Amino acid sequence: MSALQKADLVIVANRLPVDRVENADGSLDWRRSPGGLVSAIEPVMRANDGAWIGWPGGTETELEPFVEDGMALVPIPLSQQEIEQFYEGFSNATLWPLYHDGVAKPEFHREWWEDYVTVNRRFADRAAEVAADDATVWVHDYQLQLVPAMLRELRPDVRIGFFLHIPFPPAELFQQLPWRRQLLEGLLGADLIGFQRPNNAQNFVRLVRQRVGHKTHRDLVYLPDGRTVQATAYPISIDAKGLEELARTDEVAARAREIREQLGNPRHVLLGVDRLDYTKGIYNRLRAFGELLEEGDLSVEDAVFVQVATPSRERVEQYRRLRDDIDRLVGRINGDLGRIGRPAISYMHSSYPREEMAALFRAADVCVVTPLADGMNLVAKEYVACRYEEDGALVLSEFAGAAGELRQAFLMNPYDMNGMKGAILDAVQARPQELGRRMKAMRKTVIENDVVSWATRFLDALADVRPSHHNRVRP
Ligand code: ADQ
Repeated sequence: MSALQKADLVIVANRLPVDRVENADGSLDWRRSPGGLVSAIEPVMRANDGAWIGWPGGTETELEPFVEDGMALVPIPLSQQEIEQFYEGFSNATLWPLYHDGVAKPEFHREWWEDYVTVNRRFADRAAEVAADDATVWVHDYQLQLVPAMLRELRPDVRIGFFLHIPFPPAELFQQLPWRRQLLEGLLGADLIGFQRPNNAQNFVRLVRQRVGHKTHRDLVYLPDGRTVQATAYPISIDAKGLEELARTDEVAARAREIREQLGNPRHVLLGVDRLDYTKGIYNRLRAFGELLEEGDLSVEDAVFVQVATPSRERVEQYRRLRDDIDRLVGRINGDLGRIGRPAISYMHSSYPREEMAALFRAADVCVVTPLADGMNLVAKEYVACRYEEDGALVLSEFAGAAGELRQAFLMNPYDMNGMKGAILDAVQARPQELGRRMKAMRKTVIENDVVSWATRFLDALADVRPSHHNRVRP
């Protein structure tokens, strides 16, 4: 298959599913980036000769479409200014905090918005070139909310789906945006808009009714030209079977034992795994653990908290500050409460391969997931997938999308310090029988609703939104 051939299925996402890597001899290569979205979409991409449009990272401008690992990839270049204004600025310092309940203060700058429009147009133009007649185009996430309408103008024949990976905010927050109407109209270019949770879809429909004035009924928006747009929740998931298989291997089991030994074989290993982001509630979680130690409910002889926090978006000021704050807090807790060979918190900034992640999940008695706001949170589902012996406890924020499905977790409000401490303690002290009952139910949910079923349900629904359209995507 040539990378330049027109495609019946086009994925449009901010990032390509590959990273640039440098070989020993200095030449450059691509390596497939790990991630659920790629594994979910890859089988449908292959079955449909799909193409994936996205930014490859960096500022290279001369990149031609290419095929990597059997996937046709179409790079979209970004200039240094666009990285700063479209990506770090409007996407990550305006939309990201605003869509996550305003947990950090969003910044509004007109120049950032202008670059957001420019870059969205570049993605839409390329999608219009790459899509075959009557193709299906699936646009992803908050960086590209204008693409659906821009693409529809250029290519009214294509079927357009959009999926938002992060929460969609209530009207009270969204209407702060000076460009609120343009964003809503951008999204309305799609035939189907997928959200993580039903309340996100409801927020959107309500805003469209109030701000744009279109008629709506339940999850449908009726446009004046006779077209309808459907806004529905499709909670994303993980490759649960693949991850469980990995967790079951002897290598991972041995590594999990080794991790526990290296931690000094404590009775309770608690684990947090996050991108270092202020939405993830890492600071409060570690404070809660520190207080449990201080107050004698837990002791460093018995319990250790392993926190893996991969730095991200470090050029954005709020992220740099968060990293410093957490570094200081970990230092203080370990300095005050740790003993020789027994730190209270084992804190790592590294990014790990899947095998090591599976071993960490196997080694942990309690996984602590405490976001202040989160579209879904895949870590919660990954922990459940790895606990095939039906043991282990999940402490989960009510504000993670995953809480909608994982009702048997130890649910808590991450703003309520005492509530969070109580949930952690309940999880640590729960009887094996109770943990088994909870884990069994959560595992059923995660295994039945994996990422392939997510992608299939979305694409099937997209095909049904416009049944007159004759070209169906093969599952
Ligand atoms: P993220 O905010 O990135 O995703 P999350 O859903 O938790 O958050 O996914 C993180 C992924 O990175 C997980 O698969 C996790 O295992 C992996 N990971 C984290 N730290 C790692 C490390 N140190 N080494 C290796 N892997 C690591 C956004 C939204 C979420 C939504 C997803 C998918 O913010 O709410 O669930 O998209 O839609």
